[in-house]
Amino acid sequence: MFFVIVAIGLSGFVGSAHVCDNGWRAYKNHCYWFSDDKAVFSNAVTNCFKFGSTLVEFCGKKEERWAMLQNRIKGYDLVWIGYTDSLEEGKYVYASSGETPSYFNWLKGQPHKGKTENCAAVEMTEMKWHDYPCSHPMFYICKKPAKHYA
Ligand SMILES: [Ca+2]
Repeated sequence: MFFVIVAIGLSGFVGSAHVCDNGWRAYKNHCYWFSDDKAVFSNAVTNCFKFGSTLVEFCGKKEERWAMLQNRIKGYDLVWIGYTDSLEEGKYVYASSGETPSYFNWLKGQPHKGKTENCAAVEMTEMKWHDYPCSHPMFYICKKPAKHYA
């Protein structure tokens, strides 16, 4: 297991040198930034926007698993991802565009807190999504297209 983690970590690092800015990691045709500090949801969205990126939106399970592996290495417990139902209770959309995602990974029974919890986070112990109060500070991931795809 350790070897696999190192191998994946290295491949991400080597790729990053060519297609991603310093401090960003490459996976397929995108670059990812893993925050060093915790932020409330709206600040996470704003910070990613400042980098020309969005709070991470996943295409599917493989990509999410890769991202969560990086988080495990960093020791994160909770991670903001770019989904919210702030606009319409119970309808989770991309925070960047308001569009409806095709992929979700909620823990069974989630989201469940109605209007008190309107933002989505990955809980690392389960690798599944929970709804959380958007005012909760946590780590986050930004995502943008790799340079030669931008
Ligand atoms: Ca809600």
